[in-house]
Amino acid sequence: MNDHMSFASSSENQITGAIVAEFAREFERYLESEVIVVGGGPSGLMAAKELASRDVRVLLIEKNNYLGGGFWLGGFLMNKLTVRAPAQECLEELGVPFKEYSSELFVADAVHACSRLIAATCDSGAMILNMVMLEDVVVHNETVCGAVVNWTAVSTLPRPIACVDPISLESRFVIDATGHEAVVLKKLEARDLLETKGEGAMWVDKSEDLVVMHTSEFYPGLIVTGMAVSTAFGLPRMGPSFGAMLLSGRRAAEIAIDKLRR
Ligand code: 48F
Repeated sequence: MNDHMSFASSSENQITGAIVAEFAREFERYLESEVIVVGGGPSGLMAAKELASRDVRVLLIEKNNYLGGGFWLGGFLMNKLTVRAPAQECLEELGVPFKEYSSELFVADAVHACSRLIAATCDSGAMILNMVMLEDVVVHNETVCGAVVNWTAVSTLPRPIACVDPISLESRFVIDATGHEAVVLKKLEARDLLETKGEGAMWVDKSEDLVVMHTSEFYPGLIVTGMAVSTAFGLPRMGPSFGAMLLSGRRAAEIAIDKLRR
């Protein structure tokens, strides 16, 4: 016998059982969350991390199998990202190495930054469902109070092939962190319940302050963060400068916590 260690013995159904039982046990706790974050880009991850680390029951849903959205790359497929002061504090907190490229403009490795943010969100205790898409919102008495979701694999199939009803998940607040598309807001806009202005042209020096400043409850029960804020309010876009995404995510979490405590 050679001296390599052998794996513990297991049947196939024990492995399947471990997956099914653990998923169901955890998922059941999140049929009703305090906050549902839609979108796992930098703003959504930051919001979920901040909420969960302050003991808020938060569920993050992401339509892709990978989290991170546009945070894996800087611009133009080059994986260096920039943040401007004071957002380097977020990189410090996450343990992301960075350097000062010019006065108060910082550059970091995007893969490293994104991995750290994802890990910090997992460590915070947020429940994450990937490959799950927001299809619609639950609205009671003119207040958003949940998300209607389906597996991405089902949602993206043509109707004649997969006519599968979605399920609803309840929450006190929903955060739209779906980026430029502002998917959650658009569901309400399609019903004439609100109006988005559409994103403005590039103006990096103005845009980041404005995005953080306008992060808010845009419709009762619905908080908007990240680039969805630009789409909502018609603010200028900013390209591969990510500080506002991180600080807007944090601001969205603060708004939710403040309202949950009231
Ligand atoms: O696009 P994204 O990274 O949004 P963000 O957090 O950050 C924007 C920056 O990446 C960058 C920028 C500023 O520097 O201009 O673009 O505002 O992440 C949005 C996430 O939402 C997911 C999508 O896959 C991505 O990971 N998403 C979009 N639609 C849905 C969704 C949906 N219907 N259901 C679930 N997730």
